[in-house]
Amino acid sequence: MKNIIKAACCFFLCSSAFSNEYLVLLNNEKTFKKDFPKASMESLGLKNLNVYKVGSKEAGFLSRLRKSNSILKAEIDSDLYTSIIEDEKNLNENLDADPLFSKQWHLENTGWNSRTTVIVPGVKGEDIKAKKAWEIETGNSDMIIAVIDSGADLNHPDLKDNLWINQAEKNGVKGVDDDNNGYIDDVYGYDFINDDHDPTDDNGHGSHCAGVIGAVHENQGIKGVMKNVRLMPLKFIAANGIGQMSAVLKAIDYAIENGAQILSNSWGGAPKESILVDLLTVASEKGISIVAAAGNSRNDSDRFPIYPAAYEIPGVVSVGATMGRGTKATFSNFGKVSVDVFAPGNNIYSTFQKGRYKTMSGTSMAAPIVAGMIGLAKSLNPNLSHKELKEIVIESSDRLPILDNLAVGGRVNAYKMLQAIQ
Ligand SMILES: [Ca+2]
Ligand SMILES: [Ca+2]
Ligand SMILES: [Ca+2]
Ligand SMILES: [Ca+2]
Repeated sequence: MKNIIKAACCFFLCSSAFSNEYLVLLNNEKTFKKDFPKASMESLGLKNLNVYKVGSKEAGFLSRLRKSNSILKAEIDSDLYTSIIEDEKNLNENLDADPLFSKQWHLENTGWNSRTTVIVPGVKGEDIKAKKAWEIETGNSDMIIAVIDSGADLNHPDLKDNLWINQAEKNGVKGVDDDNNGYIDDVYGYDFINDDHDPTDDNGHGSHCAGVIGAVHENQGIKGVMKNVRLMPLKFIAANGIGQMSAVLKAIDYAIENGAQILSNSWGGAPKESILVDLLTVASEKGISIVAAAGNSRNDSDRFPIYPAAYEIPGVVSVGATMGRGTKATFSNFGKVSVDVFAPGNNIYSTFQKGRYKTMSGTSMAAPIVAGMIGLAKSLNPNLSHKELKEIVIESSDRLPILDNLAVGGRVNAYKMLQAIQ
């Protein structure tokens, strides 16, 4: 609880923090330069939108920007946050080097592996029915899922073989942008914080989410929701769990341009009116599925929406978190209209940075479960649109009475979902 309050405080402080850097979606570059001759300007280099980072110390600059005809939108370059819960248990890192599938209650809940305390067991079978789902579909290695997060441990034995590889760069020349996508040597994705080709995770959150989607099967450690997938780690969240809007815009633009079919977003804190809406709309129009964490403020998202989860963009799936008994996780947001489904999100065991594994909690963990499920569905039937995929995920979910009125659907069921499209 303490940390939830801390996170909430941070939210408010950061969103009102003084800033002299703004993001501007330009309408007319020439008139903009004429109107704001003193402002510094730096293009974000997006392929899909003409966005600049603009700097000025002038008081009231943002409102002056917003009145200008030379721009379509202007906003503070806001801070965005991962959607995990930092409870005591999480601070006790699990350094177990020989973890087991049996710890992954979200895939197979034995009742024992999902217990919250020794005297409060979970409910056997209260999981996403992964084993039965895998009898139908395990994914394919053309399915690219962008993990828009803190990067990933590129050398993790349980992630390595399922990473996306940019072949042109892998077989190309060092220091040269071989595929001419605007980024040099981006073999496995990109680091949009440090502007380098190595998206190695300094936080652990991105590695955890990546493992939930696609940890390698039949080697060591754990299993991902997908056995076969290409994970594209796009790093915009720093070691402290905070990322910038300008960096996430670059990451999403990269994902769109480089073949991602699904975007997994375990973060929030974006403003309602944002250039992010325009960019995610471009992604949506290109048929990309967008999965987002509903957030951990234990609020009704219909009244207190968290973005990007609550954006009304076609194909955006907002995911809340459940515990091992199938109840809503205490921290999870809910919303009859703005949360689409629930997925397991409490004490989820997955890969962590530096070759490790860790138990983490949050809607951050629930969202990649659904991203992986959509990956399975899309592998089974590539012709399904993001709207159809979203509908199928909702329709095939288990409508547990305890989740009544807390979301559009219930707790996701990968087996029933695949059965529905078989
Ligand atoms: Ca390149
Ligand atoms: Ca190169
Ligand atoms: Ca780096
Ligand atoms: Ca494994």
